[in-house]
Amino acid sequence: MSTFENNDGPVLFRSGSMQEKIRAARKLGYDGVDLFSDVTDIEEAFRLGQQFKNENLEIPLMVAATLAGKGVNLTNPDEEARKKSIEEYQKQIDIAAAMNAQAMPVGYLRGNRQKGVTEPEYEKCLAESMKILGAYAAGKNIQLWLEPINRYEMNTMNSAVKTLEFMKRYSIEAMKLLIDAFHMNIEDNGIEQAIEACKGFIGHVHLPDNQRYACGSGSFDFTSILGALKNAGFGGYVSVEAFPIFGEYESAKMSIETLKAAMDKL
Ligand code: LER
Ligand code: MN
Repeated sequence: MSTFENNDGPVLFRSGSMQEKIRAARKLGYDGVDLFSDVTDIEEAFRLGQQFKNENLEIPLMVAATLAGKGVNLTNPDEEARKKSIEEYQKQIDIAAAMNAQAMPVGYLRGNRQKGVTEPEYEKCLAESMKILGAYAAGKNIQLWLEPINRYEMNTMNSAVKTLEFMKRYSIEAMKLLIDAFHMNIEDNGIEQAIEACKGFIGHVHLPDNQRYACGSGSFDFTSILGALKNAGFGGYVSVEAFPIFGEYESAKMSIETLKAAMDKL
């Protein structure tokens, strides 16, 4: 769900008032929504959080949609720019806390690896930024999750398994993976296999169908994927990050019905 009219991203509930979107998600039986937020004011964040609370809808993930436009890049080789990026991100951790969200992702905001920067240098920078942000977030009861993103969108940390190696090397406390089946389907040898490998390190899951449309409209075997998550002991949220090409409500409906039917078979 987005707080603003979002016509570009893989977001199901993107138009109408917040109240309408929240009620629609609740009516369909969703327990929570990942929120793409453009909120920058603490009071507004607090009010929005209350709106969700009143309808018993959780915010397992708040994506700070304003930070990319501010040039936030957590691996910027320029130390001053990196410091500034961390400060901007911290302001959004405050916003997430005011909303009573549970976590935030580090996806695009980690930045591409720039020319002349080696992979170990990139990793060191990212680990440092994540350590600072992770500690700040933990103080506000917010977790940080690192999202591997496919090669066509980012030039490093594309597969879940490779990103897991980085996390293990740096053993950053409180940091877990946000695994996204869309990216894993491009980058990992097998989705179930990667889930098994990431056991204990999975914080959150993005699970659209293979073409990033509603669950049930493509070729993913959801019983098998959810079974792998269950076997890995995952007890968090599975979130449908999908384009609503069949309509917002219809896509959300088809997705939750597909996921629940798959769950019932486990
Ligand atoms: C990007 O492709 C993605 O998967 C999102 O979760 C990033 O916000
Ligand atoms: Mn994702």
